[in-house]
Amino acid sequence: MSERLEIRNEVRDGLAAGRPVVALESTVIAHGLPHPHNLETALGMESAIREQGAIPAAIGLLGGRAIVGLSPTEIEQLATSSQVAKVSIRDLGAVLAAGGAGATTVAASIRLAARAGIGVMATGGLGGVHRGGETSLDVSADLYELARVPVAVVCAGAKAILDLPRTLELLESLGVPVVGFGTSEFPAFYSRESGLRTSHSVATVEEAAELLAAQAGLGRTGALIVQPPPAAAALPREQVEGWIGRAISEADASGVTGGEVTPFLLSRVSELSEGRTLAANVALLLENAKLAARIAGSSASGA
Ligand code: PSU
Ligand code: MN
Repeated sequence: MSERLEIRNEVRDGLAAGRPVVALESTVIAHGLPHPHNLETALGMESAIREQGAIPAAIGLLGGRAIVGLSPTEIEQLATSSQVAKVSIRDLGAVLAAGGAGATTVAASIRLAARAGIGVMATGGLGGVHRGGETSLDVSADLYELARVPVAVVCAGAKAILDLPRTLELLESLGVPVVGFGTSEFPAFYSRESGLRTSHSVATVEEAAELLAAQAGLGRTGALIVQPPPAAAALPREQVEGWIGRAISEADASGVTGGEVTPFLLSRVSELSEGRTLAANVALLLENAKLAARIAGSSASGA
């Protein structure tokens, strides 16, 4: 295994003992949520995972090493420093070689999780096909990496700022199942409804674990396990669409491109909604961490 990959003791020992482990990405900490909500949420997700009897394994780059199982102090460093690179798959080698701090996206995190032997990750919303992506080709590497590594990502669908129908089409083409947990409607991140169907659905964590185990026996592809945001924090879709429309026009007008698009849109939507999308984002992240830990627990006991 690469000397650049550092799996911390608690994670390594837990995996060796067959205990459930849940990976966490760090872009959402460094670039997805504002301080201090980012730090509180990251630590809250770790607690939610531990409460279910699982081990959290936050992933990020520090000092030329890819760390699986960041300490609370290291999470704080990623949450507070302004010098943290957003690291997707293509950036892994460059940021490791330069030795700086890097927050890993879903794509980069699941690659590292798979190398460490972790099969479940929790996040808020997956990256996907951006609106207008059919001409700009702005499609998150998250989708392609999910087709390559056997990690189940628990999330509230893909981020609402995206083109959700095209995101689902591409996931289908890439062979990634989209499994609704207790629903057969694909959630729209801040909203419970999208009008789109998942490819499959399960009613319990045991069924989710069984589906993942069956798939794992036949190849090395990931999966999406989606659950809607908690009802108390969810927002009506029409309202969210208004804020997103404005944020996208502003991004176009100010020439924001590439990896900056997602953080820009998320923060503008949060401002326009007077923090309501932020509250929904935090609530769904905590809920997804909990569900991921329960699925990892069921997978571990069935192994
Ligand atoms: N989910 C959130 N907030 C985020 C992200 C996901 O609730 O900030 C991050 C994830 O790390 C995801 C990334 O992989 O945004 C996608 O960025 P891009 O569209 O540039 O691939
Ligand atoms: Mn992009």
